[in-house]
Amino acid sequence: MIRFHYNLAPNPTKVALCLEEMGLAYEPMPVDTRKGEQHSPEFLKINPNAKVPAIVDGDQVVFDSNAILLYLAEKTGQFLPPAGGRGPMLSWLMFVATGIGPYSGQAVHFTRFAPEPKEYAVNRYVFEARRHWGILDARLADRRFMLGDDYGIVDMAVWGWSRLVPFVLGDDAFATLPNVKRHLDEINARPAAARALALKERHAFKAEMDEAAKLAMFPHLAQKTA
Ligand SMILES: N[C@@H](CCC(=O)N[C@@H](CS)C(=O)NCC(=O)O)C(=O)O
Repeated sequence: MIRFHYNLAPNPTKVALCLEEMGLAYEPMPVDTRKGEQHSPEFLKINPNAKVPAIVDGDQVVFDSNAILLYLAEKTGQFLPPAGGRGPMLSWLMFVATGIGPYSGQAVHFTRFAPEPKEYAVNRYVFEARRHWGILDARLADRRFMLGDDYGIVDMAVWGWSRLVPFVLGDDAFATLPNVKRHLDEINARPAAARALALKERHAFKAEMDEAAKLAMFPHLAQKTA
């Protein structure tokens, strides 16, 4: 059975959706990143980058959410695009992996957690996050899903983060991203999405973002500055 190392953050949640959509049997293995469990020697053998998600599938260990989506799609032959769609699939998957995820994550970090002065960093990351979400919105303006009529792993990758758009960009963000909202609502209505989100009932993760949690998640804070 696949062991799924996760918490409730966007990148693991897209993998939970994928596992549920594919009907794969998996054992959820909580990693409480606010308690620093991502730095345990056991977990570092699975993901030397000390982040979730990661999966162990027999002798295959896969970390990084978008790599896992692609691995599972290739393993099962499910949720891949029809012939001719491989190029766009790879492009949009990497767009989420290298743009949507990192810029959205850093926008949250600088807006909510960084100390002052932070105006330059907030401006840069919120601007870039908005710009990336705008590109996705335009992509979805004349397509039901990211690659056309068929739902696939790129949609799952987008959903992991689109659930968090108001948290990333502000409560009114969907007013200017109507197609992203429509896409989010359609995926939210899928039974697999409800099952993926029900993972939150399985384990009580640490809720407090106290100093110990910040040190576990932002290890540069332990560095001495000159
Ligand atoms: N590129 C990685 C990013 C993984 C990542 O940043 N995971 C976050 C949760 S969404 C995490 O583990 N944070 C804990 C930490 O940074 O210590 C992926 O897509 O899986």
